[in-house]
Amino acid sequence: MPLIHRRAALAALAGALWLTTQPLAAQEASAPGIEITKGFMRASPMVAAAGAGFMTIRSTGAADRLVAFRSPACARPELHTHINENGLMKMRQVEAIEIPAGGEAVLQPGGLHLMFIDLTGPLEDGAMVPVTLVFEKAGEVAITLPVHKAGAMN
Ligand SMILES: [Cu+2]
Repeated sequence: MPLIHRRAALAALAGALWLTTQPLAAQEASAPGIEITKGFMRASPMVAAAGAGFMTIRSTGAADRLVAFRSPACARPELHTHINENGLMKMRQVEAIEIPAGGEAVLQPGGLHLMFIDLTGPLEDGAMVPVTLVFEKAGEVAITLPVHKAGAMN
């Protein structure tokens, strides 16, 4: 195939890939077997040194596990849940967040969440934070989480 035709074919392929990834809103993402919706973070001042991220993760197929995440917004990302210890709500690190086959894991205030420890800057209302989620089966899934007001529930 002449070079010029190969370039045109590659451009058409790149265009098709771009189109299939564009319709998603910023707080949504998908990968084979995984759909993520309702992603957001809460505004947090730099002095707090930590922030939290929330979302609904649905498996459209087999069970999967969220095992880690990365973000330029923090130096130490951890997966957390809340536990009630003698009437006090405490955060506890978890090894993974299970997504049941055909079901969903809901990360929400007071429950499971992404914990951004050692923030690299303040999380301001209206900011957009890039996050890479790491799943055991689906692999890495990129999402952008919009920052909502401090104390926001969605
Ligand atoms: Cu936490």
